[in-house]
Amino acid sequence: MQKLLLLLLLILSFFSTQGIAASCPDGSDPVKTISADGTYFVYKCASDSNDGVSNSNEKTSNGNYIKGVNEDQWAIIEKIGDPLNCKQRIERVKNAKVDAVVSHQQFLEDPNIINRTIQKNNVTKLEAGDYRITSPINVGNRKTLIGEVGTRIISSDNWFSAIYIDDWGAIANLEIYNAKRSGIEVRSNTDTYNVIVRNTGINSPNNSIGDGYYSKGTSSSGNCVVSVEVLNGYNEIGSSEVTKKGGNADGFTVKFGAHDITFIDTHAHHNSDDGFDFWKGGASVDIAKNEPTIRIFYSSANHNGKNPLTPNGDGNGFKFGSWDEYQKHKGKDNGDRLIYGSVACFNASKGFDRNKTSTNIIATNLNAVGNKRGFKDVPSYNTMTDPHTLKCSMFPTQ
Ligand SMILES: [Ca+2]
Ligand SMILES: [Ca+2]
Repeated sequence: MQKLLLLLLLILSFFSTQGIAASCPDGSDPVKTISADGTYFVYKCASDSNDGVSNSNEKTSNGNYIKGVNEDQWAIIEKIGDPLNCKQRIERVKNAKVDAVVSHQQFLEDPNIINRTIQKNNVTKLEAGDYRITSPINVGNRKTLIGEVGTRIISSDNWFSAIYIDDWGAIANLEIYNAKRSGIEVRSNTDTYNVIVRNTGINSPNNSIGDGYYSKGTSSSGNCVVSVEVLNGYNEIGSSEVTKKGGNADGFTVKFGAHDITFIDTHAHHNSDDGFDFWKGGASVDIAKNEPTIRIFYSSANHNGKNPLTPNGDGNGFKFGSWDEYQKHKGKDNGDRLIYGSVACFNASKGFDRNKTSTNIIATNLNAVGNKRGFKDVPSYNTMTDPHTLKCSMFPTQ
């Protein structure tokens, strides 16, 4: 009885906070944003717009994906192999001393202030708010960009990727919406921490990529990706029938020579193609034998090939590479792939897919549920006792 009362009180207090503010047809609060010319407020319901910019009421909300990494997990990661020392690198980003703060108001008056401030300072912080950018944010060589809780980068009328990170650059605590090409494009030795990339490529008719986190080419290496979620990526056009209409947009990519990368607590879901795609990863690069070049820990690839907003490709969870016979002129996949304590759940096609790569796949403590096929030529051994190993039951079933 007491519980019931408490519940009633909670419900009542919820309604009273709604108060005079009008609510949306679905009962959610309208989202307050600034008009394009910055002169008045616009209240928008999530269901009003198909750009997917909303707070927490979206069909595929975040919140149940990024889980954080505790000390036990870091110890296990270190034991298995963290050659980039992502733990230390992420600590450094978390504790970075801020040199300059850009306020939302300053941005409204002068949108170029973000890139100018990054250029002049080592560590730039963005105040909370919606930053509607019309040109990319460039996080230059050795620069760091950090957001306050509630900092959203919303890409509009921008043909490019939302954020480019140059060598030794870092970003943290950002949400990136509606990037037109890819959410984040990285060069080498970059750190990406606590970031959500959402709806890349949606309403972007020229987009042939649509990846959330885009790592491509032999100059992209030495990157740490920790506590990052990418969802709802999509591409409209492609170079072939297979790659257009969503057949290209992956959550995280390590393609065409990109190599030496660590993913920890990373989550790709509801992207129109694959969650993770390592097509020609490590190609044309000299990689030491028995040194895994792509390392994945405590990560998930769920519901890919099931973007709720668009058409979809074939949608695998983790796709480990390509057949040597495909695109011979681009070289062959190279370097071991290591994956540990991770899940692939409810993907349209395969959960863990070798895709004929000739590279070695070292797979431990994996879990696959609800895919068309769980494991395709990926031998997984559940040999480690680790209570932090992910299970599909820890994630939304839709
Ligand atoms: Ca793909
Ligand atoms: Ca595909």
